[in-house]
Amino acid sequence: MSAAVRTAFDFTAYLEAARWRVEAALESSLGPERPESLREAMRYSLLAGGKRLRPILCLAACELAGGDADLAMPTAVALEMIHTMSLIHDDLPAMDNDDLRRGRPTNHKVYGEAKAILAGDALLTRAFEMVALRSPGVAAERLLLVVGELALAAGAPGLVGGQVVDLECEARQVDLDTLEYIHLHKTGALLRACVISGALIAGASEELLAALRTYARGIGLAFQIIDDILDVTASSDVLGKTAGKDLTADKTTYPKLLGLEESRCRAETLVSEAKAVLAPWSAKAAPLLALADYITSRDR
Ligand code: GRG
Repeated sequence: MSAAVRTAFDFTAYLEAARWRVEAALESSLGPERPESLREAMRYSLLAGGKRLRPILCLAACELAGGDADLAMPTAVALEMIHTMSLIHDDLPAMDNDDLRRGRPTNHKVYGEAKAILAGDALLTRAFEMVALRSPGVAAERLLLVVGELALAAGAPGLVGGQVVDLECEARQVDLDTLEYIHLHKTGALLRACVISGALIAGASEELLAALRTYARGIGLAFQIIDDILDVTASSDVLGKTAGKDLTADKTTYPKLLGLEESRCRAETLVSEAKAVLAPWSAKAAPLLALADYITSRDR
């Protein structure tokens, strides 16, 4: 088929359809959790909107590897549960101490600190239940690999480790290497788990898994650079979280170390490099390529 006849990939329609499917799956993911007050606190944050980038990355990677995205949906939901848990805990007074998230009062502002911690804990453990017990049609050995990926991303080698170094660096001058370490762990590790777990469910080759790891590293760092830029340039209304937080907390950020222009250039370079590694799969990689571009073009 000639390039002129080939249908262009409609990313807007893709994103809307994927978000719709993810929202429906999230809505039905929480069963009759008891007590009811815990279920309410879990639902409050899980169903509060958000871009749903992580589950969509998982579904897109599964399809790129030739799998059926429906089989990856429980894992996609699990990834959004882990992400939501990390936001609830990150907003606590002992951490970032924020009162606005996804355009609403933070979980602890509504339910109190103890309930917010427990809602996060319940979402984290529910995530593993989704993969291990609620993923029909996926071979047990693939699910075991996914459980391992999720554990590495959430624990000390990922989110927790990144958060600890971030807290230890508060109000201190931080160099570029340390900043990169923090973001590769706090933000990048879960994004990597998204694409790798989707691909594992589809039984991806080692070659594709290696390319996806490189892709994820690039988009993970780029995502955080843009997050730092938006903290300076966007409003709380648009972001749905408190803007200007990094400046107030005197945090080291990419714009602080490199300036806004250089930071934006770096994010764009990282995204180009991430896209380049998927060139051998370009025919089926359109969603992941467009998602990489979305990371630098997003406004929230
Ligand atoms: C208890 C296992 C365990 C881990 C928690 C609190 C913590 C450890 C880590 C903090 C991780 C964190 C909040 C990183 C920031 C990542 C980030 C840039 C979040 C914003 O993501 P978006 O923009 O948000 O995708 P939406 O709302 O669109 O989903």
